[in-house]
Amino acid sequence: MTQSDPQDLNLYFAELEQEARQAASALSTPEAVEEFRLVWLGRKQGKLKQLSDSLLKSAAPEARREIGQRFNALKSVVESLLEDAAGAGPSDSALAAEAIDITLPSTRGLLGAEHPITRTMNEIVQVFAALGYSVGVGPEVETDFYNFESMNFPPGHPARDTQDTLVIANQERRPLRDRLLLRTHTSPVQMRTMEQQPPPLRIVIPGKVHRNEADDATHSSTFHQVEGLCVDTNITFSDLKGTLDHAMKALFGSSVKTRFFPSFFPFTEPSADVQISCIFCGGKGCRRCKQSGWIELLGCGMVDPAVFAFAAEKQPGYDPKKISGFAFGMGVERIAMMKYGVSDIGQFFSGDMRFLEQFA
Ligand code: FA5
Repeated sequence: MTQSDPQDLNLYFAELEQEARQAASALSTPEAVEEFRLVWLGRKQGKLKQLSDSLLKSAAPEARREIGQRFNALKSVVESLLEDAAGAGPSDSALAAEAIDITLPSTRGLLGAEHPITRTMNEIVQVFAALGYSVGVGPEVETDFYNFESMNFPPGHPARDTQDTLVIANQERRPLRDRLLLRTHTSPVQMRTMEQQPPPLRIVIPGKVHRNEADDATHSSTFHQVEGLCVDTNITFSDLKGTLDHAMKALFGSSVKTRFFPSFFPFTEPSADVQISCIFCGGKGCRRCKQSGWIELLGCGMVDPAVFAFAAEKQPGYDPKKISGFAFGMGVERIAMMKYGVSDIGQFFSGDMRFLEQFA
């Protein structure tokens, strides 16, 4: 070929173009397309690079324009062949080889299961639902008013220290009653419910609570409670005792005994801690019940008239002279630990599948 003869040049470039088209028509896999790109457009060894080095750069100045035009035309043909081949995807035969048989049975994914705390919480709620209680919920981020003040913990009252509180930062400018905190118990939902519904009322409230406490085998800074509230005319302490005795028997078996110990909560008067006979030793005394035969499980009491007075501001039906009621609050983790013989509360929150799978 003479570089100056246009006919020679035409023939030479036409042959190259033909070669490229043939090669491109046979491309059927992404690997082959990539190979084609390297052979033709590879920056170091590609045919067009070699052509540019051997023909274009060494061409006489007067021939360079002619050669350059043909070179560019060939290059855009190769580029569009490559684009078509890449866009076209795998050939029909390649697709057929990879086809999925949708009639084959699928591989089974792992099935989730209820967390033991959720399960225990649902069981507790079921026991009370069967007694005609409805179920309520309330916010986890609560105001000082609902968590403390309306539950008869006045500002500065030492009883607040019994529930070391995690507060939301930067609220100093708000009045104390509006400041936000992580609720330390589910009791504030008692007030929220009474503000919404006139008596009579029977409700259980499951939920998560938080306290600024060091974690140990029986304490966690995040845990769950189920709150209960019953208000009507002539509700007495015997109703409270009968209800909780029935609930403990439903949860732990009919041979379990209960006893009520005097206690103090600002929102109940009188108040009591409920103990059940140790389910591990049947009340004889063992390591789990510290040889006492009894295990403490929850707090309860008759609703304090001061709490009804707060509720009566929005619902006059809660007149403490006309109605009475009881309330209780139980720790779900403690009950789950008893039911399932778990000795460390932290295991519920560890995310360890070996532990959790035992409840699936
Ligand atoms: C209360 O929180 C009261 N609101 C309960 C109540 C409601 C009394 C209605 C009267 C009427 P207390 O702080 O004792 O009370 O907590 C109740 C239960 O939560 C305890 O019996 C215990 O089972 C559980 N609990 C308390 N602190 C922790 C903790 N750090 N980790 C796990 N469980 C806890």
